[in-house]
Amino acid sequence: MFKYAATFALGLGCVTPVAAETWDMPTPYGDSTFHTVNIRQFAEDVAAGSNGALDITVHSAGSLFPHGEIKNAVRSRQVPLGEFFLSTLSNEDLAFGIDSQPFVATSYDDAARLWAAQKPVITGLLEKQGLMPLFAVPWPAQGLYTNGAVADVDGLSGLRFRAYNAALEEFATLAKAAPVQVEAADIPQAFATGQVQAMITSPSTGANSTAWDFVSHYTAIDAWVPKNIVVVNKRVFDGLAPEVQAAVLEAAAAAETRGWEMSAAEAAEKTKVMADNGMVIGAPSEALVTGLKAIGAQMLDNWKSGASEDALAILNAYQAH
Ligand code: PCA
Repeated sequence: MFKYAATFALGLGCVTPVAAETWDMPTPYGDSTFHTVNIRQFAEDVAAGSNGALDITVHSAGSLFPHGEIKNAVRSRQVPLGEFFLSTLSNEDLAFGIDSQPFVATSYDDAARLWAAQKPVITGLLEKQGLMPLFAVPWPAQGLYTNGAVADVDGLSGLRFRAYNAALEEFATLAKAAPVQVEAADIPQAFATGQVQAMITSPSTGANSTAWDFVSHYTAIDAWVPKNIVVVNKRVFDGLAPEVQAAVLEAAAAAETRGWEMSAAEAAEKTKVMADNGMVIGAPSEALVTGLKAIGAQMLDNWKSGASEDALAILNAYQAH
């Protein structure tokens, strides 16, 4: 009798778990996207670093919230954290969109310097909404996908052009193309149905959406290096035990470092995948570069005239180096 009671009590002691907190984490991007691979590793690191106290479940490809709703879902605490394309917030403040301006930062080194200048400003803007950035990771430089070679900007005229943010919409309009907003996960469908005929995106998204099924040419214009960001609701974060907060921050720092490395590796790897699948990979002609730079200059003028002082300070700090 005693023996059983003791065993029972011991058993209870063993199985009574410290209730793990579970967090849902939406992202617009699919499972094969390196960003998604990276945030799943982040989730694993948080679980390990917090000794199982915090369990994060990643919901990919917009399955939990559509892209455009993720930021507000975190803000309103429908989810504690989420990932989205940073420059989609440029309608709130142009500071969020500087990484999507053509030819401002086109290499990883430039992108890192731009992020260093941008981070304090957008951290302040997000803080006013009760949000805190955890980490940001760039996509590989953005290139041009077309059917047939494009000799100059006139070659884009009249094309239905896939866009993913306001800057790309402006770009398409200035190139006399017709912008159509399409989420990354919907690219194959949009081309298959003729909704769009050309796009600008990274080799990652090009290869993941099997671009060779609908376009013949990839031109490495390497025009900008835009970022994804992962943000957490500050109140929810503040409610975690200090050691769990530390685990989250440590995993976030590791995810940022790893993500930048993954991105750099992807650029070459995924360009090769496109070549292996028969796409013609090329550098832009001088005429195309000249035309694209003229569009970029016009866009940056527009950006400057609409930018807040804080947003302008990012550009000044970045260009001062
Ligand atoms: N892929 C995402 C954003 C930038 C990129 O390279 C997309 O095309 O939507």
